[in-house]
Amino acid sequence: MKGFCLIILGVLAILGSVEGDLEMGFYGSSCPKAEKIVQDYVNQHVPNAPSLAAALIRMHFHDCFVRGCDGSVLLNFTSASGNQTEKVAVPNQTVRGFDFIDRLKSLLEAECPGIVSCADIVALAARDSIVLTGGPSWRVPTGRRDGLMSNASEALAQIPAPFDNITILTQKFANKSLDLKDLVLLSGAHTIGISHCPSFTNRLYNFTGVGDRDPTLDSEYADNLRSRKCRIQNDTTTIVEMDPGSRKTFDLSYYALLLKRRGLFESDSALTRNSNTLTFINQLLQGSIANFYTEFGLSMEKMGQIGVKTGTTGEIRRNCAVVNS
Ligand code: HEM
Ligand SMILES: *[C@@H]1O[C@H](CO)[C@@H](O)[C@H](O)[C@H]1NC(C)=O
Ligand SMILES: *[C@@H]1O[C@H](CO)[C@@H](O)[C@H](O)[C@H]1NC(C)=O
Ligand SMILES: *[C@@H]1O[C@H](CO)[C@@H](O)[C@H](O)[C@H]1NC(C)=O
Ligand SMILES: *[C@@H]1O[C@H](CO)[C@@H](O)[C@H](O)[C@H]1NC(C)=O
Ligand SMILES: *[C@@H]1O[C@H](CO)[C@@H](O)[C@H](O)[C@H]1NC(C)=O
Ligand SMILES: *[C@@H]1O[C@H](CO)[C@@H](O)[C@H](O)[C@H]1NC(C)=O
Ligand SMILES: *[C@@H]1O[C@H](CO)[C@@H](O)[C@H](O)[C@H]1NC(C)=O
Ligand SMILES: CC(=O)N[C@H]1CO[C@H](CO)[C@@H](O)[C@@H]1O
Repeated sequence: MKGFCLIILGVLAILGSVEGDLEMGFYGSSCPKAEKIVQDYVNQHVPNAPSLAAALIRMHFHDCFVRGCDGSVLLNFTSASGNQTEKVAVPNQTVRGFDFIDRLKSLLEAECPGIVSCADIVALAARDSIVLTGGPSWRVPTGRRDGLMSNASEALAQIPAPFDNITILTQKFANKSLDLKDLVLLSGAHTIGISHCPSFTNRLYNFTGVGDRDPTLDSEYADNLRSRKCRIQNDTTTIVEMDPGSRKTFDLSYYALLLKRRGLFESDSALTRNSNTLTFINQLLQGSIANFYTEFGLSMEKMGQIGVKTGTTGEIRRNCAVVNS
């Protein structure tokens, strides 16, 4: 009986977190132009710097995976953690676009001071910029409030690493109430954007400590990466696209590359060696791009609700990089 009640409570908790406490058009009366201001600014600037779209969706992902989607990824400093905030953690060292969010925040503070959260700005800007690249759209209910804390070691522990295997990826996603399908769909964001050598050169040089390569990586591709991109293993400046030739297009080619053993990270490649994820990849490839967009959007909506703070928890930060004093 006790076990049964726990299961019911668990199910309710999951339903609650998936439904969330957010609402569409939360700022409709408190700041009616808020969503339009974000969209206009994105429309004005992202076409000149399309790689920002990748940066912003990744920022939203990293925000949501640590302490929920609460803008904690934006903090430079908190009194409890000093400057050891999420930004300092290795996965965040390559997150870009903070200044873009700061500029958007200034516009929104000018329009309606203290109303629109940094967490919502990130969620809206991520969606609007992907739409602008010709990618999918999705619903972004709003009303997220900003967190008061940001902790580098939590980011390191909870954000999936490119070296993670399917077991660890499954755990890290399940911990955020995301399933294997969400894992496959959201990894599909790697159809756009860039990476750096340290995220994958272990696969090219000394995979198991005997001077070998990762046998699951296509050998021709591995040769190319070694000779043309990452001649130095820890090269942190060379840019390597995850979906070569199509890194600005939000399409299915990421999944096609996975099946050709050309997924760049071990975490990408791992999706092809689990029968459930492999089946789903094949379904996506056999379906239409419209189907992928719809499914991707649903997973983004789910991701955008992770651990959100609403009501009176947290605050509406005035400056996205620091908690209000
Ligand atoms: C499944 C677990 C995931 C892992 C292990 C992972 C890992 C990574 C790594 C290592 C990079 C490159 C960092 C660098 O070397 O510069 C990257 C880039 C990127 N990731 Fe992921 N990622 C994952 C899931 C996601 C999700 C869920 C999204 C968004 C929905 C996402 C969107 C992106 C984008 C757009 C980029 C390119 C960023 C840019 O161009 O600046 N990733 N990811
Ligand atoms: C926060 O840090 C970023 C660099 O990551 C810097 O550009 C920005 O000016 C800082 N903001 C504040 C308020 O300290
Ligand atoms: C940050 O998180 C780690 C790991 O959960 C914890 O041990 C540490 O106490 C936290 N730091 C602060 C300042 O809360
Ligand atoms: C972080 O804080 C320490 C001590 O509080 C300081 O010495 C260091 O310069 C700071 N680092 C950055 C990047 O602000
Ligand atoms: C996955 O990685 C973890 C941590 O590195 C390791 O303990 C585990 O054995 C790995 N699982 C598989 C199936 O390789
Ligand atoms: C996620 O992990 C945290 C810390 O390890 C734990 O407290 C929490 O219950 C987990 N949540 C889920 C949904 O597994
Ligand atoms: C590969 O790694 C092993 C074990 O860490 C090390 O002993 C060896 O020197 C490395 N080989 C190369 C070529 O870096
Ligand atoms: C890269 O690795 C080499 C050899 O391991 C080392 O000498 C060099 O300092 C490293 N460079 C950076 C930027 O970490
Ligand atoms: C964007 C950002 O804050 N990046 C930081 C990530 O961490 C490194 C190392 O601590 C900093 O040098 C970067 O400024």
